[in-house]
Amino acid sequence: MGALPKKTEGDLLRYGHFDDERREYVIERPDTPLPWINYLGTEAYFGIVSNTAGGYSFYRDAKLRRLTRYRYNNAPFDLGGRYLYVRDDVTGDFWSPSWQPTRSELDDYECRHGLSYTQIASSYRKIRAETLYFVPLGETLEVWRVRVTNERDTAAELSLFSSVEFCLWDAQDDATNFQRNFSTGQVEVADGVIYHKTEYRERRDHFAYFACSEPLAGFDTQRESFLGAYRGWDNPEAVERGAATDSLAHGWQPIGSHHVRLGLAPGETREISFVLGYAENPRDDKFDPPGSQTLNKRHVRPVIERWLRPETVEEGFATLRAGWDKLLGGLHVSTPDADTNRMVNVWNAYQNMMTFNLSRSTSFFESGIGRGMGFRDSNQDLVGFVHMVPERARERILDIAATQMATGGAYHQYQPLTKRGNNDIGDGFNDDPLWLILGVAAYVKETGDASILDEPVPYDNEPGSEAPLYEHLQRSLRYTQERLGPHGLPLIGRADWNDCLNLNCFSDTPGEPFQTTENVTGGTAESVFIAGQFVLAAKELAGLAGQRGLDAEAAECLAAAEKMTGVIVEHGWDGAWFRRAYDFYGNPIGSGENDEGQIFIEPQGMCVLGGVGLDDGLAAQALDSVAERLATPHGIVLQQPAYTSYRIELGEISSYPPGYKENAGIFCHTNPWIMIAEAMTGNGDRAFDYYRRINPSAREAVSEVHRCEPYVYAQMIAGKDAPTHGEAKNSWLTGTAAWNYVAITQWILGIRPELDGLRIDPVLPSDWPGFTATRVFRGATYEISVRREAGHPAQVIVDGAPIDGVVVPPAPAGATVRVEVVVS
Ligand code: BGC
Ligand code: IFM
Repeated sequence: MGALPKKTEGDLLRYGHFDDERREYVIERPDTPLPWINYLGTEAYFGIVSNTAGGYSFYRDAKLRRLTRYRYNNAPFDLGGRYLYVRDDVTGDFWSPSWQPTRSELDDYECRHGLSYTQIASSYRKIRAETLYFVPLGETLEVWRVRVTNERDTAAELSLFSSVEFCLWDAQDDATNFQRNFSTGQVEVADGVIYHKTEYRERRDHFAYFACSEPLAGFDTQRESFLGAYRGWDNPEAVERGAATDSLAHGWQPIGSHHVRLGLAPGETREISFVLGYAENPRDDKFDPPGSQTLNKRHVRPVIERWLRPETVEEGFATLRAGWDKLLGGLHVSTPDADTNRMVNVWNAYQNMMTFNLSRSTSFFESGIGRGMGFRDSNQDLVGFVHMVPERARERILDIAATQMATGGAYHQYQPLTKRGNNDIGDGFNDDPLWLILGVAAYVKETGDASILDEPVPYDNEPGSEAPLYEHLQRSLRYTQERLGPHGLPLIGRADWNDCLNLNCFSDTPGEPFQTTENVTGGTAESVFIAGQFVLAAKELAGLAGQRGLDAEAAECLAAAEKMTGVIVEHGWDGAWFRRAYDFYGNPIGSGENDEGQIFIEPQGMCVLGGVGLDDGLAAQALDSVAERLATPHGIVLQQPAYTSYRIELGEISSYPPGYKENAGIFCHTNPWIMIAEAMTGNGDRAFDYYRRINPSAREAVSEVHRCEPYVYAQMIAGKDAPTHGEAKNSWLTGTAAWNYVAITQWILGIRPELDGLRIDPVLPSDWPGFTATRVFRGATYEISVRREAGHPAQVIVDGAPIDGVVVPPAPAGATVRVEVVVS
């Protein structure tokens, strides 16, 4: 790498490239605009890892069982991680092979983020180090496999130091309660393994271990002994000196660091492994008599020994890769657009699985100590991963539904550990219940498993309150019907999808903190968005009811959808687009009557998704208004004009400066609603154009502007009113992932699961000759080939025989079905 290429103004840099074959993103220089991260772990033990090895690990709960320490919002931004130091014991020169924290001038550098693993390789003065980080399936540990090669013509005498800083488990307490925490840290070192056992005195149930495959020249477990006074991770005294101090931490900051000496002949490579893991003691362990302060490590020794063996590591890595092959094998497409292919086949699907695993818990924008699982978020995430992990999606649905209240309302969030609704936040987000219908419908369409509707599920997790899941869905619909406002539109409650549009907030005294009227008076603000969502959900429920033979109920649902459609057309139409809402005072929001916030994206998407305006031209008109007023080259902004000042009657939305977040940012979650709406109106060109505008891979060329990872969606891209227009934020854990996946795969490519089969109904951009895809659906494999033939009526041919319509009936599990599709 030498000196980093100069960044000059207007000179847009790429920081890496996609290796599609290996399903990796290859970062070619360490100084990315922001840390570009990846996730380790898929089951219980997780970590985040940046391109310079920054990040941390945790077991199940990023707040309560944090293994290693990380300080957010640091300078440099990303500091603290899984660091190694290599020292030339002849010259005393030392460096970090992941660049951070020493930031030495590496001769070359490459970080490969793959599916649940990251490999960072670099060379410095002809010493190459390549470190692979991953969490093996079925284990609660991470492996760092380090290969050091001497590329010199002469022998090399080297030292290798590992380092992690332990977190004292509860990440929030760890970051704040120093009067206690500086005295609680405890470690043990035995047979070369470093054990972190803070909390073991009182809880006696969990600890961490950090082991190395080589005999140790020394170790450190006290941070200051390793770093030296007034020094940082960039310049540890032990590394500089070339000798660890064998320190044992008593309080202060326990760390783990091994020191290994390596004598390498010219051309020689040595493999060294480190294993960092989490252990829980068996409750009835006879080796762990009460009162014993010595850690019981008998049960972890064999695990450690196994994972320090190169064969185990090799095999564990192969198994992990095979696991991902299987997950991603459910849908593979080959289209004329490389950015589409790699997002659909690899990265978008991968991101969907991360939202399944981590919801909104931990990224470089979510601290892991904040919110739990969102009712609304999790139901939406589901549509992105249900085809990959149907059984786990089923379980997730039942967990979510159990946090619904008997009123039909829902806790806005629940804790993944306890699975109970979060009382601090409570309910009152009036869109929440309807998402359950949409999530369940997606599950049944994908799997054909209608038995889930008969599963007994409690309300608010109260034993004895169990009712079939189907009844939960009925209550969801009724929840909206029982809460209509002055115009007959659904009451918005505390907020709908847009958390920051708080229309029941007011203050009698200007300048006073606002009050929420929802709890006081019930709040009369109404949401056109929820109205559109209701129409969609009522139609979905009608489908499920019909399938159960409840024809009268299905008809009622359709009638309710029809009625709400009428209300939307009467009170929710502004002349050229759908209004957004009515505020507490009955004033329209998202209307030409407003001075700012005249048009919002959400109702244009959701009303059309519900089918409103498809027959009478309103949908097309609304979408033209979006194109005219909201679309930018970087994506579609949430509303226009942005609010230029704070307005108490609108709440948090106006607290953001113009162009950011919900105040006219490009809130990427909403863009696919418009793509779908465009596809529904037959406009493949516009749908695909919008898709490409925010496709992270397509934006790789403008990485310098976009700044977040080019391989995953970010929640937001700054809107046109922002000085940083085009800059992304909040990457990884966002509903954007699921919805974009649905927009491209189900609506543009048109491969859409339905109750009675797999619909194949592409709405392609006009310059595509077609595409091919392999889709596993209910256990059968569909080999799909789509071609365009001008003037030819749309036709679907299944195993050589044309069918009526475009819905391919489900084939038996294990079958392979050939589907040819002609579109005009
Ligand atoms: C953020 C929103 C977010 C919400 C989540 C707000 O503070 O600004 O973007 O949707 O919190 O609960
Ligand atoms: O809909 C919400 C979501 O639940 C959390 N993130 C922001 C979105 C829009 O406010």
